[in-house]
Amino acid sequence: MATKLRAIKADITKLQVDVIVDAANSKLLGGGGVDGAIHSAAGPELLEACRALGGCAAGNAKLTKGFLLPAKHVVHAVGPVWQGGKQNEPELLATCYRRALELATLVDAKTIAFPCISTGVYGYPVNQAARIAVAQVRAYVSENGELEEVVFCCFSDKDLAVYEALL
Ligand code: AR6
Repeated sequence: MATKLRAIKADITKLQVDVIVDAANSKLLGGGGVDGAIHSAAGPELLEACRALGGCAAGNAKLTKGFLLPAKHVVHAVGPVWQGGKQNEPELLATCYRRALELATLVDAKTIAFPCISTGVYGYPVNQAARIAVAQVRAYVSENGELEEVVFCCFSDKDLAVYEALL
């Protein structure tokens, strides 16, 4: 069965999916934005689990349970900080999506939701980031049939319109 890709506007912490992805920083000890929202909703056990992970490099991701979240697991993905686009940002963003999808497959996820990684505090232009996100997901699901649905969870109408145009 082909994997369904869709974009919605929602608070990712409310989604009933197998895996939600966090746009984390390399310390993995919480922060603002979607990271802060995920840690508040998941409860203090998430922070404890993150402490044991020993951080994560940009372009990579690590997995924990979802604790009090409706999602079973959280993939903590560390996107690149936008520095103008010539510091390997596209590659790092791409591997971040790829790694998140691989980790989701590892826990037999059927459904996964991504926020717009790196496009908040980290300043990555949404148009460019969304193109990478959609391309990576399409490439992954064309080779790996396990996922039933991939959700791009936007937090603004503007971001949603960008994704809808691509999908
Ligand atoms: N649900 C879905 N999307 C959200 C939510 C939510 N509840 N809250 C915010 N967003 P950002 P980054 C959107 O800044 O750019 C943190 O402090 C937001 O509107 O959260 O990767 C980390 O600890 C934007 O579209 O992540 C890092 O230090 C998107 O999520 C740093 O920020 C990503 O914005 C990571 O920066």
